[in-house]
Amino acid sequence: MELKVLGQSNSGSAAAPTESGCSKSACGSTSDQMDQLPESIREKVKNHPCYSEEAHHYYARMHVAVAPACNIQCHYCNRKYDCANESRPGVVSELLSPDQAVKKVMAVAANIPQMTVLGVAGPGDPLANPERTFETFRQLTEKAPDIKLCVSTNGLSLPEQVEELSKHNIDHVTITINCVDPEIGAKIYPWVFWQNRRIRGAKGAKILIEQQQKGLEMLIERGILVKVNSVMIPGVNDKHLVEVSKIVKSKGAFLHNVMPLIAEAEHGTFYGVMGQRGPNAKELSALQDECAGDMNMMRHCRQCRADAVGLLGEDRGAEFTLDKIEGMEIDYAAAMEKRAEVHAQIEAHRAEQAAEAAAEDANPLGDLPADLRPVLMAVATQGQGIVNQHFGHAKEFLVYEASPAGVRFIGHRKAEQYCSGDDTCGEGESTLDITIRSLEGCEAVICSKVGYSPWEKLEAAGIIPNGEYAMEPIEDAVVGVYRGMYESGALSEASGQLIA
Ligand code: CLF
Ligand code: SF4
Repeated sequence: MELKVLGQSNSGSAAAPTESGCSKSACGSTSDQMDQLPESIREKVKNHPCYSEEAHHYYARMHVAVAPACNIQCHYCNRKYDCANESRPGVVSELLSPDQAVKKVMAVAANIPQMTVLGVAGPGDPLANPERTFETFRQLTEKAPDIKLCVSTNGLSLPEQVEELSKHNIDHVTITINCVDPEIGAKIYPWVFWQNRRIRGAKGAKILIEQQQKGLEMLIERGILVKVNSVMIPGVNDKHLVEVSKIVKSKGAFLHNVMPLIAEAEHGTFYGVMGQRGPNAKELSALQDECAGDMNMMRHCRQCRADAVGLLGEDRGAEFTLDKIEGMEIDYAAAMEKRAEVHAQIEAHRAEQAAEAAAEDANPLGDLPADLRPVLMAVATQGQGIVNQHFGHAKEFLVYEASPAGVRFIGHRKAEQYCSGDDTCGEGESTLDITIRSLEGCEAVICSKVGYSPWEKLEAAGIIPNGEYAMEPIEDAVVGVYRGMYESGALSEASGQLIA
């Protein structure tokens, strides 16, 4: 079945979701795990793009920036930017009133029917702004009952707000938990604002940790799904996050999202100015693997901004600025009907994909010698799980690991669009060089087409360009390239790049 309903991206492309991955089970998607979930939980996550890796190929989320204040200080945050617990620093969202936010959500829902989730994630802490956050949720529960409500918090005010959260039918809460040890916490949080006092150092961190853990337990008791975000800060909490993962899992958290610290001096954050580095892709992937055990790990997070709109990895916010939505007439009853139709089409497509995957071999690489080394491959895609993007147009690449154990999704790498017309990005390094550097560790890049110049540069960097699988499923392409490497003897060469 072709999913025509998704063709609404502003990217100018015919295919709709702007990023994707293979939806088959061997691809590391959560479709197998989804099948094992109790029906009540399956219903809650099946169309939430953050809670289900598979769903993020089809469904979109949006954030409204209604929450300006914050009650703690994180060393990776500069208040002039969005909350870095759920965003990348360096972008600033336009603050909305609850009424403006509700209008915007309804406008987006009517125009992007695959938008299923509204999250409040900043620009400060949503629960440090309870009136604004809950007024937005209250109005949306009434006016747009088909939209899931989601909130992300640092957790300091969480226990006091759990009752209110339950009243608004919020099924998904994210808590950013960077540590369970106050001494480590003191290196991340200089202070918390608690009971009208600023409390510094380990004493403040201890209060924050206790509130986070209490809030987590209260949410679990009420059957609310909890995702835990942790910012990986090398040398500060990287090793400690394995223990954090175990604890939150033992308490019933549904998903753990370990995100990389982004710290640049120009962001003006403490860490940025002090030169604290973030992890590289290999370190992040290794920690995610170590935390994984049998816990669900989120690997498709895009650290979106507090006013993000669209599928993860795309930002359609410019289509829904206040001046644009002002003039939009919205018949939400009609929009709900259209949305239900679109969701039914998506679900039919997913069921078809799942049936096809079940009929195929569980592991298409299972016949190869088990001791072959794994290989990372970068894939350029605009969605629907197929190779459908030109190398030079990719804003990001999805990274897959192929090995005799199968194909699994590892994460994504941001890219510079070298076809954008900007040849250099400072320091004399070209945008193509920056993109190639971002693919470090990958041995192949699979896209619908690669130009002559990047082809040569990729090869010189030890990355095999491949344009032979245009419009084919990603997993088939990754399998085909890995098999080709095996047959050509490339997998037994000592020269292969080692990977995470
Ligand atoms: Fe937003 Fe967060 Fe809800 Fe998702 S984002 S409040 S759970 S609807 Fe998702 Fe964006 Fe990562 Fe957040 S990709 S930053 S995890
Ligand atoms: Fe900044 Fe968010 Fe931390 Fe508050 S919780 S200091 S807004 S990163």
